Amino acid sequence: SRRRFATLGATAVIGAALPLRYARAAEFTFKWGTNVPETHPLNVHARKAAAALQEATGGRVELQLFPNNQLGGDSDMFSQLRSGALECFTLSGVNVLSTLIPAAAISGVGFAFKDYPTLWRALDGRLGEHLRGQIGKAGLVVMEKIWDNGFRQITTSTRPVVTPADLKGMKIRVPVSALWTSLFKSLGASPTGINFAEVYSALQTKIVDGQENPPAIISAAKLYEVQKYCSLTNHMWDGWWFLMNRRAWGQLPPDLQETFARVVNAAALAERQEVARQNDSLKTDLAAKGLIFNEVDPAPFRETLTKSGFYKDWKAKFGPEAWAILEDSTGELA
Ligand code: X2X
Repeated sequence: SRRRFATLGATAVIGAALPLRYARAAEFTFKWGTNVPETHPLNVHARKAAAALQEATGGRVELQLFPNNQLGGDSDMFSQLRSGALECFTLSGVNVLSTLIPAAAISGVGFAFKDYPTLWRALDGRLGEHLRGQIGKAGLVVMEKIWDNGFRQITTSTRPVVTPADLKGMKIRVPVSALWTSLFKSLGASPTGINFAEVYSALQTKIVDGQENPPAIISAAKLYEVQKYCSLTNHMWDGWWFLMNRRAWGQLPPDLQETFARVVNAAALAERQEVARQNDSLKTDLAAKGLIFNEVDPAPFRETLTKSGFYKDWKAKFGPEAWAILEDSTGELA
């Protein structure tokens, strides 16, 4: 942070009309860890948020971004967040957050949301409120707007997935999560929980044959280098909650908390636009890089999940109240 301010100070001396207030150190410096490569829209908009926050607070609050698992994998970053070693962390509720807060995984139920409008209505509405309530009860601070990762698609090095039979016995990487593991077991696959930091090498060394993520991640993490097929299953949607260590948040006076939340939530909305655009447009680009795409009819997958008891089991685990809030937006699932 010293170097950043020194640079700004030097520029001001040269004559640009930069506000002199940036020439002093920030009062509050927070680290923000992410689990995806630098070029992903999550990081692009995180950097914009950091700049906007510096501007809006006259340099009083600085966000230092650590993208691409620089601080460790999701499990490490989550421990750091809870201990206070890391102040801010964008983490999926369905991912390792659900190891602490099982209720946070409900947005990841297979084939729940049919499109973005349904999804944002739920997560910016009652379902999101319910989830943020659960996260808050566990002692973490969470910003209102969830960041978009996208609808997830299956990539493999072995064969395309057209029907559930194609998943039979397939070694597939999933994030470290009971719901994710259950989803792919119910579909007949053989899932392994691995943090995203190790996914490229797990695919390269054939520890697993496949993984599932949206096109923006397949592109940013160059997974097309070690995968051959991409099957458009849209089997679930996922996003990142902006989480904060409670003591770090408590250091900010109320006016800075308000500014912080406003800036970060606005950045999340801008990121959503860019992710949706990329997840749509990148298919052509990834096909040109050699990835072979196929469309998928979700009906037999849903049927397999129903028959295996997936929806019934998870309804019991999440409880009737949370499940009713989910079905309010998705329609009947179980
Ligand atoms: O771990 C993943 O696959 C990722 C990057 O999509 C999540 O954060 C859930």
